[in-house]
Amino acid sequence: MKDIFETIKNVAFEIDHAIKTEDLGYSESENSSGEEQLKLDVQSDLIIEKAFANVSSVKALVSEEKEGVLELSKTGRYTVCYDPLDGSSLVDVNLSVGSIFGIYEGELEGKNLVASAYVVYGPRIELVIATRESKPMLYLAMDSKFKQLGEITMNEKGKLNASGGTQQHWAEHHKTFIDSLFQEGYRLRYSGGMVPDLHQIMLKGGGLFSYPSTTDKPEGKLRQLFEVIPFALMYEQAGAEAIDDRGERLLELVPSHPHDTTPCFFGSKYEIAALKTAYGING
Ligand code: AFP
Repeated sequence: MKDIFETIKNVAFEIDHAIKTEDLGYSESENSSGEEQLKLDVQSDLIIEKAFANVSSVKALVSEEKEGVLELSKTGRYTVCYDPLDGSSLVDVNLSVGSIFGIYEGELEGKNLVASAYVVYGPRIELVIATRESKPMLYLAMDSKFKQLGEITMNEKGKLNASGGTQQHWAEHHKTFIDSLFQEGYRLRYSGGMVPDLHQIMLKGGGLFSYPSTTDKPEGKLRQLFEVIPFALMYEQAGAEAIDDRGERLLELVPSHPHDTTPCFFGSKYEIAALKTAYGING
């Protein structure tokens, strides 16, 4: 998988350059979830597609920005599922955004995710890579190269609380639970970009990120293959947990369509245990 990680490092610099220099307007197309695409979404997608075209270990690509699977090589071993520019609607207000990559071997389901990576484009460019065998490793871009900074381990209990979705549409038990964390002293940290929000909780030791089922989005908003499953591996390998609203591990999800979404919760052990109690989940 070294060739895949090297390719991700290269595209990180290219996408960062595009963010800093390109037009922030809308393209004329929509993505497969019916959302308007920014020109930057389309461009970031093309950068990734072009970069992986000649990586022989990659069998196929699945992009959050496109319908269907792009077959690359019959002899390749891995399928890379990616969200080229998550949180792109935050670029015009100059907040951090990210790219997310899930590397799957075999059918596209949680148990076949072998590694994941994400890039944060903020004041600095950071990259995190995790595999089934290793803790998330943090890299910082310096002088056009990525310098390894060290492994990420989360604490049993954190201090940050980030819950997405429109609050008006939250279920009563979710609202009560989120309020109870604030009563306990948790601090709100939510930018609206999944990558920087989950990254902050990982690097600051712990806490909880939730994107619940809401009355307007019963299946949540975040996509299983490109967003949820890759971050579930990150959290579990960092010593934390990642579950859905029935208490199932997100790493065991079996999407029936590449663009399926799910309610999801990523957090330290303490917060996930509290969530299970609040949601009436046994075990
Ligand atoms: P955009 O790509 O449309 O900016 O959406 C970002 C995102 O998919 C994810 O990064 C955030 O965690 C989530 O949406 C925020 O959604 P809410 O605004 O509904 O909380």
